[in-house]
Amino acid sequence: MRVPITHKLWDAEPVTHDASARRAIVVRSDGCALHVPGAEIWVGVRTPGTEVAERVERIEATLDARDYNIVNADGHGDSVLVSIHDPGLITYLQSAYERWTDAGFVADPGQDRVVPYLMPTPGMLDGLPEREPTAIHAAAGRWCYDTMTLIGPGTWTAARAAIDVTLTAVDHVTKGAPLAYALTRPPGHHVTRSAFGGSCYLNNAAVAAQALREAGHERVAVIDIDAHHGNGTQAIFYDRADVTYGSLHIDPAAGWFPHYAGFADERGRGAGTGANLNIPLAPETGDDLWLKAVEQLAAHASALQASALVVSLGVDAALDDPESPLRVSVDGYESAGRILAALGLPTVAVQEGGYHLDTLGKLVDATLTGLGG
Ligand code: SP5
Ligand code: ZN
Repeated sequence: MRVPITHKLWDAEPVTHDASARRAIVVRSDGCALHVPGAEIWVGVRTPGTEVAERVERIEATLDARDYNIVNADGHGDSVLVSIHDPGLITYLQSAYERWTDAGFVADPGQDRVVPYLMPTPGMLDGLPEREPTAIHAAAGRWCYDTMTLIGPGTWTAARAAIDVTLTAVDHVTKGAPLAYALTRPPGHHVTRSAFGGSCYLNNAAVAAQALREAGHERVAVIDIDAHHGNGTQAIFYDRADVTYGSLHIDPAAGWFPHYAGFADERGRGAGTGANLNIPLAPETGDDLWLKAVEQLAAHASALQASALVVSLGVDAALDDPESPLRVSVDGYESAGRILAALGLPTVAVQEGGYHLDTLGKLVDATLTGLGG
C-alpha cells in the first residue's frame, strides 16, 4: 500500500517517493477544526455528533507520518461559492449562531446549538412564496432539511475554511499538479443550492467542480464514493451537461440516508439528461461489487469526455464504519483509487464522510496511494 522507498545510487539524499507517481498534495486548514457539532438530533433524541474535529486530526496525523506534502489553505473570495449556493443560504449560515444567542435560546429553553423546529415543506406552503421568517427559530428550518446538522459558534468559520481548502486544492491542480487532496471538514455533498443537512453546510465538491470549469475545463466529472448518495451535488448539477455526477452508495430504498434521492432512475434533466449516474448498492456489499460500480462510474466519466475529475472521497463505506452497512476493505479503497487514476485526469479529491476514527487515516492514505497511479 505504501509507496516504496527508493534510493538513487548517485545521490546522497534518499528519495522517499517514486518521482513518476502522482503523489497527492494535501491541503488543510486550522479553521476546519472549529466546528463542534455538539450533538445530532435523530428521531428527536440528542446523541453525540459523529462528524467531529478528531476526524481530520487523525487523517492529517497519518498523512503526515507518511511524508505527504501538506500545505495550508490560502484565502479565497466568494465568487465561486455564490455561483453554487443561494446567497440567502450563505447569509443565513454566517449569521445564524449570533442570532440564536441574541434571541436568548442558550439560556431559555437551554439549547446551545441552532436547531430547526419547523420546516416549510412544499406541502405546507402549497404555492405560497417561501418568505424569510423574522424569528431565528423559524429561519432555522428555512435553509436546513434535517435535525442532525446543528450550528454552533465555529460552524460558519469551519465550513468557509473548507471552501478555502477546496479552492486551494483546485489552484494546485490548475497550476499543473496532477493530484490534490482537500482535507475538508465539515463535509459537503448533501448540500443543495439552497438547503443543507447530513452533517454538511457548504458543498465543497460542487465548488471544486465549478472552479475547475471556470479554470477552463469544458467538462468536469464528479465521482462520489462516499457511502451515502450526494444528493446535494446531484441536485446542483442535475440540469447541466458540463458537470457530470456519478455515485455509488447504500441503496436509499433499503432505508438509508438521504432516503429521497440516489435512485438509479435519476439520470439528469434537460441539457443534463444522461449526465447523472446513480448506482445504489445493497447493505453488506463488499469489495467485488463495489469496485465493479467504481469501474462503471469511471467509464461514465470517460464516455462523457471529462477533462478533470473531482472525487468526493468519503471513506464511510468501510467495513468498520458505524454510519453505513457497506463492507469495503482498505485494499478496496486503494483499488478504487487506481481505477480512477487510470482515467489519467487532473484530479481534486475532497474529503466527505468517514467516521471510524481508528481507520480513517489508513483508508484515506490507501485511496490517495491508488489515485497516485
Ligand atoms: C457526509 C456524510 O457522510 N453524511 C452522512 C450523514 C448521514 N447521517 C445519517 C444518520 C442517520 C442516523 N444515525 C444514527 C446515529 C445516531 N447518532
Ligand atoms: Zn457519507
